[in-house]
Amino acid sequence: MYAQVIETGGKQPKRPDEMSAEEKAFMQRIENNEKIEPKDWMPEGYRRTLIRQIGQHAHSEVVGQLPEGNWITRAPTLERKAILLAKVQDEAGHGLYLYCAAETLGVSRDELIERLHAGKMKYSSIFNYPTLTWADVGAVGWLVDGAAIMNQVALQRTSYGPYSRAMVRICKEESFHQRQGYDIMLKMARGTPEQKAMAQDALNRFWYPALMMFGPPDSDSVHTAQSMAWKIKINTNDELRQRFVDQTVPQAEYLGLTIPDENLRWNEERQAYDFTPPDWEEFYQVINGYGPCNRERMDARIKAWEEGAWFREGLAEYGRKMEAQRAKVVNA
Ligand code: FAQ
Repeated sequence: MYAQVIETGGKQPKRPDEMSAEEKAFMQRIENNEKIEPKDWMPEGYRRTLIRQIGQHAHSEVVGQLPEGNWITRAPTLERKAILLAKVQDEAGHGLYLYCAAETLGVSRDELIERLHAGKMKYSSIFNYPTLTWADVGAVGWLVDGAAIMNQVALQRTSYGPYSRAMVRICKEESFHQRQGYDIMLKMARGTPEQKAMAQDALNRFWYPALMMFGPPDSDSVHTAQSMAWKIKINTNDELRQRFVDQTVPQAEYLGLTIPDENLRWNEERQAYDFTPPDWEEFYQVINGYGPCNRERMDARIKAWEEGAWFREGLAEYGRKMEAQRAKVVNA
C-alpha cells in the first residue's frame, strides 16, 4: 500500500501501521494524485521538506542570475544582449514565484533569505562555477537550463499545488532559455576554429557540474525515499541524470562537439548511455561552501540585499501610509 519502497541512502518513509489516522488519510490523497493546498492538513515533515526544497530552488534561481549577469555588458551583439537580459530577468521572476509558493507554507521570503545568507540553506551547486568566456553563456543555457528543465518538467506533477503551478509557468520560460543557449553553441561550433574551441572548452568545464545538478547518487540521497513517497519528487536523482545524458549526447553530436567522457557509450541492452559519474568529492566540497565561486556569490547576494534595504523600507512605509489613508476614509 502507498508508495513504492525506493532503495536510497536516506531514512525510509513510515509504514502504514506506524501512521496516525490523519497521516493515513493524507497518504490516501497523495495516492489519488490529489493536489495538497496550503490550508490542507499536512504532516510537519512534508511542510519542512517543501520549505527546504522550494526555498533552495528559489535561491538557485536568484543566485543563478549572477554567472550570466556577468556577461550582459559584454554580449557580442545588441540582439544577444537583449536576449540575455530577458533571460536573466526571467530567472529573477522564477525566484519570486517560488518564494511566493514557499510563503504559502508559513515562512516569509525574508526568513528564507536570512537563512541563505547565514549559510543555513543551500542553492544549486552549479552556480558556484565561473563563466569565463561568452561560450560559457551558451553552455549554461544549453546544459544548465537543460538540466533544470529535465527536473522541473517532472516537478509539474509534484503533489503540492502552489509548487506544481509555479513549475508549469517556469518550464515554458526555461525551454526558451535552453534554446537560446543551444543557439549560441551552434553559432560558435560552426564559427571560426577559435570559436569552436571556445565552445568545446565550455562543454568540457560545464559537463560534470551539470550532471551534479541532479543531486548525489540515489545510494547517498538523504531525502529521495521520503520525498518520493510524498510525491514531492517524482523521479530519483539518478533517473533524471540518465535522461539528461541520453537527451544531451545527440545534441552534442549535432554541434560537432565531444562530451568529455572516454567511457561514454550507448548501451544496447539498457537502451541508454553508460557514462562516468561526476567526482562526488568535488560535489560535496561545492555544496558545503568550498566551490570556486561560493564566497563571491554569497558576497554579491548579501551586498545586493543590504544595498536594497532603503527600497524595501520605502515600500513598507508607503504601504503603511496607504493603509492609514484607507482607514481614514472608512472611518470618515
Ligand atoms: N546543489 O537527498 P538529496 C536552475 C543537497 S534551477 C546543492 O538528493 P533532494 C534554473 C540537498 O539539498 C536549479 N545542493 O536532496 C536556472 C541535500 O542537502 P540538505 C535548482 C544539493 O532535495 C538555470 C543534500 O544535498 N533546481 O538551474 C544539490 O531530495 C540557469 C542531499 O541530497 C532545483 O532546486 C545540488 N545540485 O534532491 C537559473 C529543483 N543536490 O538540504 C539560472 C528542485 C542535492 O539536506 C540560470 N530541487 N543537494 O542540506 C530538487 O529537485 C531536489 O532538491 C534536488 C536534490 C534533486 C536538487
